[in-house]
Amino acid sequence: MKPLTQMGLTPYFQKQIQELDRLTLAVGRVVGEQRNYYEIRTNDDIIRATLSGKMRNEACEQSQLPCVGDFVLVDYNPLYALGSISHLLKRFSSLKRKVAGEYTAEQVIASNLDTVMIVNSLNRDLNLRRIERYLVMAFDGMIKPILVLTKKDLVSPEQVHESIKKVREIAADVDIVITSSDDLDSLSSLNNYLGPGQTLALIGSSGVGKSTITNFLLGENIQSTGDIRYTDDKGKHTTTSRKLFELAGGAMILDTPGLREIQLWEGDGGVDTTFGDIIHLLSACKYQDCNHLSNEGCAITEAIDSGELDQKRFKNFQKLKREQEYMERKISGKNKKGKKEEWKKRSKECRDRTKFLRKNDL
Ligand SMILES: Nc1nc2c(ncn2[C@@H]2O[C@H](COP(=O)(O)OP(=O)(O)OP(=O)(O)O)[C@@H](O)[C@H]2O)c(=O)[nH]1
Ligand SMILES: [Mg+2]
Ligand SMILES: [Zn+2]
Repeated sequence: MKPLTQMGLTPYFQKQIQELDRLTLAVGRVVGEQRNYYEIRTNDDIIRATLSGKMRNEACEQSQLPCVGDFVLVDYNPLYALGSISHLLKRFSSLKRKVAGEYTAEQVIASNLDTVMIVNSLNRDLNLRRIERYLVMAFDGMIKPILVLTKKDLVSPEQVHESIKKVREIAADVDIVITSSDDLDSLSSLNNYLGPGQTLALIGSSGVGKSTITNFLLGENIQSTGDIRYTDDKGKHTTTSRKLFELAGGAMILDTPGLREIQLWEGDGGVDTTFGDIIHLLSACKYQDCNHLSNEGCAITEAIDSGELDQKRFKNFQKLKREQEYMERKISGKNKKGKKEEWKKRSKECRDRTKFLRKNDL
């Protein structure tokens, strides 16, 4: 088995391990998440582990618990089949989103990725607004995005050409790879993104062909692939858990279940990176307080009128910005509340101490 140093355990993590100074614990990388346990790749084995009680109690949010891709320290005795995860090492990159539903919580989909393949199929409506959302998610998470457009065999060459043109307009600097499962050369070209020690994840809607690509790169049919519903061409959510695989060439690949919904979490410049053209136009707008709707001389309005900027792209930019601003307000509100509680607790401790001192004449 390859040592973890060839599986993404870089000096960034080694330093953290040194600082923790817990030599009796095993180092591992989370390669699978099952309902009741994690699968952990250590230097010489794949073991099962659960969370230590301390870790479970101290985590306030799901994002503070391990997910696939994470490096962890595990208390593990080979005599017992199950280890206990005691430390989660700080991530250098992560894909996160807001958990679907009413309440606000951050979900980390996968961590410590170098590259993310955003997979879309050419035969279904290419949803450019959704691709923009994925790009923001990748840039926010400090991960290099690549766009993979699958199922070339199901559309005409003109349609392929047209789709590339549309996608190129919204992702000027992002690599675009066109594939089809019956064209092995097209799939092989994905190997360019799989250098030794690198971790790559595939994300996208159900049925676009993520597991098909994973199987090709693995050279084995390990992941099940599912049929498409003929009625609406939608996938059936065949893959249900995230799994990290080791490839012969030394890279790791993470297949994920199709995402139904991607709501952004707090941003880290991802919107500005994705919409660099709009940021540039905004800085060129000569009005300080412009609504960018109709002002004479407004750089945005002019760009939309001249066809340089797609109005739908601008609308999506505004929407994603609002979404993240809302998120940021909500999080800082939460922190404020947390601080208040903390102060309440501290002042109570202080009062208790004073009482104690007085009572005991100290
Ligand atoms: N014609 C054609 N079919 C493809 C291609 N790639 C994948 N498929 C088919 O599309 C269906 C869905 O593929 P999967 O690989 O299971 O899709 P997935 O993205 O993993 O889907 P989930 O696991 O549900 O998220 C399967 O029937 C595949 O055989 C392609 O390039 N061309
Ligand atoms: Mg799948
Ligand atoms: Zn303006």
